[in-house]
Order: sequence, then C-alpha cells, then structure tokens
Amino acid sequence: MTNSLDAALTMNASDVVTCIISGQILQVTINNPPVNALGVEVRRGLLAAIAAADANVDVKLVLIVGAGRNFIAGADIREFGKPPLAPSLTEVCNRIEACGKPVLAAIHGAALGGGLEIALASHYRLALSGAKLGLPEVQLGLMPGAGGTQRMPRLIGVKAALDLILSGRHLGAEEALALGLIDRVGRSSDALAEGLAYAQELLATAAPLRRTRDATALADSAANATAIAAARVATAKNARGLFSPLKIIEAVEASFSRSSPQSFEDGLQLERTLFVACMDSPQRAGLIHAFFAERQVLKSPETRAAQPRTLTEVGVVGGGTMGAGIAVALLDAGLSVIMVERDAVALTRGLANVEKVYDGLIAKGRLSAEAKAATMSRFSASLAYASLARVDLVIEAVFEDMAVKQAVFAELDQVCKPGAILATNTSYLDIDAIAASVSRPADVIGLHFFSPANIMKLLEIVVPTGVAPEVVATAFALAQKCRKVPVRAAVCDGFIGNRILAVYRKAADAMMEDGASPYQIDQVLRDFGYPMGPYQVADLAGGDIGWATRKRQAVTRNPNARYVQIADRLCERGWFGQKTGRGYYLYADGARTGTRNPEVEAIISTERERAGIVPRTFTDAEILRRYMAAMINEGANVVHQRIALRPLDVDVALLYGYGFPRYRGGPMHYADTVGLPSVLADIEAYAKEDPLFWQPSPLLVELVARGANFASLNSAE
Ligand code: 3H9
Repeated sequence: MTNSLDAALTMNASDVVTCIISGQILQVTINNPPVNALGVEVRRGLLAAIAAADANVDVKLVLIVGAGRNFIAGADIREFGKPPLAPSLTEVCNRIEACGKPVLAAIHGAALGGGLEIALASHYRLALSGAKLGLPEVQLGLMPGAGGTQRMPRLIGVKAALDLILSGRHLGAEEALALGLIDRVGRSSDALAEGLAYAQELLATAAPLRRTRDATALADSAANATAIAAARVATAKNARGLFSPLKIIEAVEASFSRSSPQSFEDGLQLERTLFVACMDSPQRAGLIHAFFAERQVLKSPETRAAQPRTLTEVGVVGGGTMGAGIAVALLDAGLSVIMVERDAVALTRGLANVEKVYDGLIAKGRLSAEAKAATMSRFSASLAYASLARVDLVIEAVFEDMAVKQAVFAELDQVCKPGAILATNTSYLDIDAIAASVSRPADVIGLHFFSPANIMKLLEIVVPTGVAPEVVATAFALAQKCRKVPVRAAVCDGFIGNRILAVYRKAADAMMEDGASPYQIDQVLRDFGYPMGPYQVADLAGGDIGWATRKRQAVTRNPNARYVQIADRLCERGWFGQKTGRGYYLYADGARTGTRNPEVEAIISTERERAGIVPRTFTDAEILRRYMAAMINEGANVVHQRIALRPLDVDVALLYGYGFPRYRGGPMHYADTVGLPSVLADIEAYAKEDPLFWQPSPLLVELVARGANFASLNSAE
C-alpha cells in the first residue's frame, strides 16, 4: 500500500467510509447508519478513497458497496437548509467518474437520489434483485442535484429519464437492467460477494473506463425533443402548483440541447442553479417537513414503552361502507377477517360491499380472479357475536350512536377472549364512556379510519385514559401492517381531524353568509393546492351526515354562537350532494364533477336577508387568511389540550385525511412560514366581529409572546 492509501485509512477513522484492499480491488464500504445518507463525512471519505485508488499502482479497480440494509439512501436530508459543507456531492460524483481505474457500484437495498447519482458516476453497476433504484428528489420538492439530470438521459434516453425523475418512482433491478441503467442483476443476497465476482470478471477482461458522460442514449434528437414537449404538457396537467417538475424538464433538456463540447459541464452548471432554486423554495421545506413528520408520528410514548400483541384474526362489526372498507383494509394486510352483522339482509349487503371492491379491481385489470379468491378465503361472515370468540381484535363500525355502540360493546365483552382488543371506529363519540361500559376498559381503543377505509391513508389512533400501552402499540403495528399513517389522538369531540374541520368549515360558512360564494371559496382552496374545495367535499361526502350531526348537537349548541343555516336549507330540499344529483353543485346524470347550482345562490341570498346581513365582497386572499387562521387556531388548541402530541401530528392528520397540500407541509408548518404574529393579528382582528368564534388559542398567544414557533414544539416530545 502506498502512503496515500494509508492517509485514506487514517481519514476514515470516523468509520463512515472504510477502504480495504483485496487483491487488485479497493473495496470501499459506506457505513453510515441508519441508511448510509451522504453526509459530509461520507462525501469526504469517498473523495479520499478515490484519490487513494488513483495513487496506488496496485489497485486496478474500485468497488463501492453499502453496509447494512441499503447501498445509499441519498443526500443527507438533515443537512438541507443549512450552510453547505464541502465537498459537494457533484464534486464527489465527478471525481468518481474521473477516476483512472474502473469503479463498480454494487447495489443492494436503496440506491436513491444522490445514492443513485454515485452509481451513475461509477463506470459499472450491478444491483441485487431486491434493490430499489430511483431519483425521488421530486417528492421532496427537489431535483437531482449531483449530475442525475445529465447522466441519466445519456444512459437511458430522455423519455425514460424524465419518467423516472418526474415520478420519483423506485425501479427494481430487473427493470433497471432492461432500461440499461445497470449492467447486471446479482441473484444472491450478498452485494459484496456479487460485486467482487463481477469485479474479477471486469479485471480479467481488462474492462475499460466507461464514463456515463460519454454515453450515447441521446443520439435521437427528434425523440428527445418530443419527449420534452410531452413531459411539459403532462406536467402542466398533473403537477399543478409544483415548483420542481418544470425545473427538472429544463435541466434534462439541457442534457442534449447544448451543442458545445463543454455541454456536459454546462448542463451540470444549469442543474446546480436550478437545484439551488428548488432548495430555496418553501415547497422543499414543506415536503421535507412532511417526510420527517410522517416518520415521527410512528413514535409515541406507548410504542416506546410497550410491545404490540399478536394479531392474526380480526373481527369487524358492521358491513356498511365503513365496515366493508375496514374489512378490505385488513384483508389486504394479510389478516383473517370475520364480519358480523345483525340480520341476514345487512350481512348480504356487507359481503356484497366487500366483493364490490375486489370486482372493481378485477374490472380495472389490477387484480386477478385467483388473487381475489385467495384473499376472500381469509374472509368469513356471521350473524352470531359468538363467532368472534377467537379474534385478537374486533373493530366496531356500526351506527354513530352511543347507545347502539355500547350495546355492541356489551356483546363483545361477553364473547371475546381475554386480551382481545375492542376497538371502535367512531368519528366523534366519547370513547372513555364506551370503555367505562365494559368490564375491560384497558383493552378499549379508537381506530378511526377514513372513508374509503381501504384507500385513505390516515388512521387516527384514539387513546382513552385507561387503555393499556400495549393496546396502543398494537394499534400502531396494525396501522403499519395496513400501510396506513397512524396519528395518535386523545379523546375529544372529533379527535384531531374532524374537530379542526368543524371549525374551519364554520369559518367558511360564515364567509359564505357574509358575501363570498361557495364557488369562490372552493376556487381559492383549489388554488392553494387542495384537490377540492370544502363545498365540493361536502357534496362528495353527502350532506345528510353533517345534517344529522347538527340536529343531534342542536340541544347543546351555545345559543349565542353564530349558526349559518344554509346547509340545512339544502338538506331540507333533499339535496345531499353527488348521491342526489345536486348539492352546492349540480351533477347531471351521475356526473362526478359538478356545475354551479343557481338555486343555491338564491337560497344564500334569502338566508342573508333572514339573518339581516348586507353581503360584502371578499378578496381571494382574505378568504384564504380566514380559513387558515381558523384551522391553525384550532390546531393550536388541539396541541395545547394534548389531544395531539405535537404540531406535526396535526400536520400529518390534515395531510393524509383532509387533502391539505403536501408541499405546504400541513397547517402548523404553514403557520410557521406565514409567521405566528401575523396569524394571531388576523384572529384578533376577526374577533372584533365575532369574539365568541375567534378566540385566540392560549398556545398561539404563548408562542407569539416567546417569539417561538410550532416547529420548536415538534422536537420536544
Ligand atoms: C438527494 O439525494 C439530493 C441529491 O440528488 C443531490 C444533493 C446535492 N437523509 O424511512 P425509514 C432516516 S435528496 C437523512 O424509517 P425504511 C429517516 O428519517 C434525497 N435521513 O426506513 C429515519 O430516521 P429516524 C433522496 C434519512 O427502511 C431513518 O433514516 N433520497 C434519509 O422504511 C430510517 O428511515 C430520498 O428521498 C436521508 N436521505 O426506508 C430517500 N432517508 O429513525 C429517502 C432516511 O430518526 N428515504 N432517513 O426516524 C427513504 O425513502 C427511506 O428512508 C428508505 C428506507 C427507502 C431509504
């Protein structure tokens, strides 16, 4: 070994990049748990390793592998938004590509983002069968920033590169091989052994240096231009409001549109400029907040303290839309499911509801009849509660009424085995009262699924006071099994999501009565990034459900609180939204997109007169500010009262259950970007009109007084 390699070994004392010489091969291992992210120490270690290889005459080939479960998950996201530290990843990739000895990347697990860019800069690539390769930067509001937009099109062509970079999807090794992204698929589960074997072959055949910057997949210029034009059209349609996709297209276009001999360097430079613009965008901050938040929600006091119970067989009481959706979610998670209904008609309907989901998938070509049959073999139905005697968990999804729910729980208390978890899917009711009605309150929990339960990602885990920690831990484990995003909530009316929804809907209704049209409000929220406005959502959900709740709450409603009756007028006419063909919108012949309903505008006018309101105009900006102020204020209350553990739990609930645009990070993150003093000032100004509704949350007041923000509370838990 030469002095240079000794120097490299010394520099690797941090252990994140280690170098071993094995014959003529310099084996470079990245060992930076948990996912080998490319933090500054890894970047420095890689530069040193390549320098050492170049300086050592005995080394004929460099093999890069990752220790642990992944090759490299990408740049270290935790470094983003902080001052950059040298060397840059671009410099590292260029140095690898410039190495005078062939460099081989042997990939297992994730090779994502900067991780794949390291592999692209290497001269040869192999991946194990289970590997996941991709450039997912777009999902973080970014674009590949270490040569990915220039090397990928040169290697696999513009069309395929755009598909990968704009979708951010992960490729398996086989597809990567077919695209020409890698040279070989390793069949064993040992990346090092496969890498060493391939390295020996390369050495034996004196394989040449093969730099991706010189690859030729860009040869067909007409095809390149067509792919760029098609991507621009598709992006305008599908990536509405997103910043980074258009920058990605611009960077990829530069991979072929610059004719000078320096075009690769030019392309890299443009990529850097565009990458920095993405890095500076609030969307990047919002999306990275969402990335970490959805991992943080998995951590709760109970998951830290207790082990989950085993779940194999699960019961569902109720075969309506919700019960059937839950049954499908459980079946899809590989569990055995027994559905119980009160009579044969209801049971037949419940079975049909489950079948319908799978038949729909078969009709769309997404499921085979055999796969359906295999899944349905784990499903059974019964009229007798006694058939739930063996289940590990039962989820009740019956009519939303305390007496009805308590009657079901009394039956479950009789038949279920000791240790079985008794869960309710209630959206609003007091789960402490349900728990108190059975002999085993420590086994009772809320599992609040969202409709359609087999599709919606959010699962509120509602934790009553007396529940055992391992029951909560089991609920989290169930969520992961069902690929749901769990958010822990304490008991209150509406838990996290519906409680906040009720408040911002009231703010919207007040604006509607004061002069804004529901169509303007919907448009403002769509422009903000929601897929639908609140009145479109109301039409989709069905007005009758909210109407029933309002009637139930009428007796306890504060008589001094403002109550907008417009929705009641619609319901009294039988206009429940899409399912009745009309609501705030008209849905001709079962259409799913509505048109304005002129009669609604007339009803609103009459209601304004009845309430003695002279309508005024609202700017779009004011609508947004009021709507967000109501949402943020109630979010702050929910955190203040410990209904949510942290502000980030509110963010995740609203992102996954209520359509809040992900690139804005959730309402609490958004509030931080707007500035809490400005949100509080708005609330105080609105309070002059309606002091009962617009009461600033004590938490918001406290944070503003301390000069702090919601983010400061996220790390506290
Ligand atoms: C990029 O590369 C930009 C470049 O083009 C240009 C740069 C100039 N950094 O998900 P898990 C943490 S952008 C830091 O639970 P899994 C994660 O927070 C990047 N930390 O495991 C968690 O921490 P904790 C492009 C990271 O097995 C722990 O690791 N790359 C990073 O379910 C375990 O994560 C991506 O977007 C990171 N890059 O899934 C890939 N990644 O334990 C992002 C993870 O404290 N990562 N952590 O909660 C993933 O997709 C998944 O984490 C992965 C593993 C599939 C790798």
